[in-house]
Amino acid sequence: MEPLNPDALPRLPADVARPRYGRDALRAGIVHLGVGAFHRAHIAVVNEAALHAGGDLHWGTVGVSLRAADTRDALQPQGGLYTLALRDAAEDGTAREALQVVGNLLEVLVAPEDPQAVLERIAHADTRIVSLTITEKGYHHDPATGALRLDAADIAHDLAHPETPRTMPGFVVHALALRRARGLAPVTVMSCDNLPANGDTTRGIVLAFARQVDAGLRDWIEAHCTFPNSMVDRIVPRTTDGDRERIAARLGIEDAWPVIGEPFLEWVVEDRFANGRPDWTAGGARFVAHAQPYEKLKLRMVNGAHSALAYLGAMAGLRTVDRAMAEPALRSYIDALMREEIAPTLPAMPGLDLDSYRARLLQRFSNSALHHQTKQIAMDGSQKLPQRLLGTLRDRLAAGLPIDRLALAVAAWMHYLRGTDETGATHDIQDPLAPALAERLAQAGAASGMQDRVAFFTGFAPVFGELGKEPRFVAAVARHLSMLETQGVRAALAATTAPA
Ligand code: CS2
Repeated sequence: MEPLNPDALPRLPADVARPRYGRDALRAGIVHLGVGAFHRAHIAVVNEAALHAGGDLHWGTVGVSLRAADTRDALQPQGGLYTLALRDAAEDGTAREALQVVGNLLEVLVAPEDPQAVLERIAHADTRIVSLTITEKGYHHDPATGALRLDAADIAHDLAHPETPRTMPGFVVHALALRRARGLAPVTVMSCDNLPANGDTTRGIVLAFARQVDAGLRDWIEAHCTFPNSMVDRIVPRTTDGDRERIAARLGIEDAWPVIGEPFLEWVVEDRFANGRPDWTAGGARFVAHAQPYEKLKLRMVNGAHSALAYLGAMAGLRTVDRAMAEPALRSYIDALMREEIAPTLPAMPGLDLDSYRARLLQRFSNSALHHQTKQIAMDGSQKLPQRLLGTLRDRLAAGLPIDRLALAVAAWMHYLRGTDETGATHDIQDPLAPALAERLAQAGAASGMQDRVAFFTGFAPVFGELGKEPRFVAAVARHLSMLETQGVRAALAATTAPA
């Protein structure tokens, strides 16, 4: 079958959307670090809509993979083109799929192969925005405080090797040093990761790194570059070979790496751009003065509920989110978790109806056409729990409010870390702190009772901060964990939802 490539565009079926702007004249105004499926299904698609609407051809993207070459290997022969498939299910359960070939990715650089090329691209006169979806662990920060871990091996490496960095802070700071030395304009560094105050957090990390390099550079970055906060939302499951085959059959053309997403998309971003921006409103983005209320809403409701579903679902042997949602006890737990424990911690926001937000979320999680794996969400728990569940817990503890359902989600994470689900199937613990977590769990296991075990485990400050010293938190997690271990997920859910 013919591979996807620019010459094949006219031969695509009529119902497949495709670039309608002068792709050959597109310049790279954006350098995107972390050009994975999420970026390709979210920011890139909004950017594509802006190109269609406005035709300002300054805003093509050069993507950067910080680790693997696989995205470049798939997309380079395709001239950067790829397909987005938006999937959901009709009333009768049959899957529907809308296809679009996206064209604003001009090139993919693989950082470990040629770090110099990445530095030069960020330091290029055309570059005006450096955007990031590098996942939580790409920030090399302490998840509980948001501070850069100067002791992390890759950060130490990047401080010592300005010409061959490996990490986001290394690339951004050393490239900004080049821009400053060359008298080029500053850039906007735009984090689109699921971190609390993602822009402020990135700014803190970049400035902390820059301070180690050169105080003058640090001050220049602080004075001239901007770091808008943003909230991004779209569920993007990992692409499978089945997706590839199905999409190739529809296109009549083979795409080596299409991406899959739900139809829903939200993007709220602070309008603080140091050197211009596309009009992303054309693709559904909203520009605001302060994004933090939106971030908090999204991290706590969408991601908090998602992680709870993932750990409980995975441990019950439910492989996908929609399968987990089809379990009545799990669905009503998630509904109650959002309604009773998460929503009341959120600030009132004009125009936001939390009940319909929650109802729509239950529907999104139930999308049976996505096949979103619970274990995909379960990975990197140490980096995710703080902003998804622990902040909510802290707020409720401080206000003396019940925390029963939130505590079950934390207990489910601990339960998941043992590496075997209730059907006896094993799973790897994918987490940058996996060795430290395993050691903590092993040491906790030596404690005499469940309370002491949980107190020891939650004493792990990089994740829990001071939370492990809260007796009410420790007691609730201990109660749930003992239920999970002795009677399983379904019994623990029944005990949680039963009236007190
Ligand atoms: C998920 C998110 O993998 C995960 O941890 O919770 O990627 C989630 O699908 C997105 O944030 C939704 O916007």
